[in-house]
Amino acid sequence: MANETVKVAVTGAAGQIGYSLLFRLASGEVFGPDRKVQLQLVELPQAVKAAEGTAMELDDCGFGTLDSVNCYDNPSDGFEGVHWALMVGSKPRGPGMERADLIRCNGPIFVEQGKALNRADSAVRAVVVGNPCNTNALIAQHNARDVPPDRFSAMTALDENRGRAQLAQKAGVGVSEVSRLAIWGNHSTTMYPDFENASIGGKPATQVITDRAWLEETFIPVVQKRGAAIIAARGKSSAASAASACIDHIRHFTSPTPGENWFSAAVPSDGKHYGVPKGLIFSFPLRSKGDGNYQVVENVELSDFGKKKLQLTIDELQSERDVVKDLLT
Ligand code: NAX
Repeated sequence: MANETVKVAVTGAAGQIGYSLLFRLASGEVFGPDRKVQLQLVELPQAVKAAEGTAMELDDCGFGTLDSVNCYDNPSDGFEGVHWALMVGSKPRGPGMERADLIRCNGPIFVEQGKALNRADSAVRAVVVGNPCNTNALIAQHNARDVPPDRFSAMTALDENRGRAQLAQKAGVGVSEVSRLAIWGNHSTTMYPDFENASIGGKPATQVITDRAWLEETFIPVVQKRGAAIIAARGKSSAASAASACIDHIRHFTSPTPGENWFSAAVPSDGKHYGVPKGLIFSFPLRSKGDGNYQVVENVELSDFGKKKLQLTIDELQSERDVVKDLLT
């Protein structure tokens, strides 16, 4: 589909991530200057009017690459014929709500949206951003019977970007010097940002930052809890950085991964890599040829420290899967 118009659905289009994401999707920076984009904005009925306001602003930008914008109050119509379904909308965690409550509360959204994906283009790729994104992706995948499982991913690109920025600042280099920072597991505080396999300026990060205590006791928790730190400072959760990471996530799958580099995204485990049980939506280091497909990078060396971290996040994802097992058809 080289220059075919690309149809992209965005759920939660009237939310704060939607407001940062839609303009960048429309501008040509993701799908290229010669590719027209049709946007399908999906919202709850009470938020459609706000989405229509955003659609008016999209028109007013005069992007040459934007073919059309339409708003929908349900995913069944909103996902019709789409090549990309960016599933951003979900309910935020309320006061006193436990993670398991949030999972139960959002589960039905992803049952409905998974079923609606059966109406998408046969080449659809579904990206889940709405939290808890790994388990939401699992639910959607199980309910989208016509969509091959490997078309589903959940976003951990923001965690990778956050971690690269922290390593760059500590090493006193530009962020583009930091590569191969794998995020393993869940997009939650159990994720493992793997500094042991990261590179800074082409050298192992642990040779450039020799303060092991900082790497273990500061770097890891800072990345794991960065979302909460942003809420504490800004009074609202990450939005522009999350939208930017979503743009990176799409580009990672649509452009060839350079050289020996890799990127992170949560994808269905085939049970053959790093002891991760089959079926979990787990963030791995990946490479793509740029055709939308990906391979898990093989033979990344994990120390005993790394293996323990992986087990923690595997255990959490297994318990999340247990919480929603009745929603997995
Ligand atoms: P907002 O509360 O600003 O917007 C959410 C929007 O989703 C609202 O407009 C709401 O009406 C809509 N919505 C809710 N249920 C819907 C449904 N069933 N169908 C369609 N639309 C629906 O949240 P925002 O800040 O935009 O964040 C959206 C999601 O991203 C949240 O779940 C958030 O936790 C998650 N995040 C995920 C990140 C990641 O790295 N994977 C990082 C950023 C963010 O925290």
